[in-house]
Amino acid sequence: MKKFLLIAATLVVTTFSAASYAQFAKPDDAAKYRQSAMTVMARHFGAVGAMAAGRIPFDAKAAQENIDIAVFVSKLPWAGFGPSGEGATIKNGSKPEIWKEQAKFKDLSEKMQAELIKVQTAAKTGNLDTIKAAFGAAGASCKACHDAFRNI
Ligand code: ASC
Repeated sequence: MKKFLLIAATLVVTTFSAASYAQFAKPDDAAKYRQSAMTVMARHFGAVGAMAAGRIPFDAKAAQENIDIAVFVSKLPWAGFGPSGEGATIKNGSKPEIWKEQAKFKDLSEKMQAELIKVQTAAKTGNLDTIKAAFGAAGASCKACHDAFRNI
């Protein structure tokens, strides 16, 4: 019996782990989720950008903390773009092409995540010029996907 419970518990944990828990009850729930993740990611990525652009003073530790958060959060929005996220009625900029060109969308989303990891690596050097270069490429990877798949 104990063994059975252990197996059952393992199955539940495996089945409902964060990454596979991708279905939303309503498309609007999925849209809210992905928008929230994008907002948090943009806030922390933007803080690094503000330093790269000289809008706020460079603080190596703050840059690292912000990019660490952005890297982590960059894994999240995609669950909200699954089948249960199509057809949201709240204000959103998602083009229908997201659901017609899933391979291209996935590719661009993965490129962006890889570029953010490069910014994270750059931030570890503490060198602003290194961070600036990586930030520029990462920003371009955000834009590439927005140009193809976002209305606003
Ligand atoms: C950001 C942000 C985006 C991207 C994009 C890059 O900081 O919020 O959406 O970079 O503007 O072109």
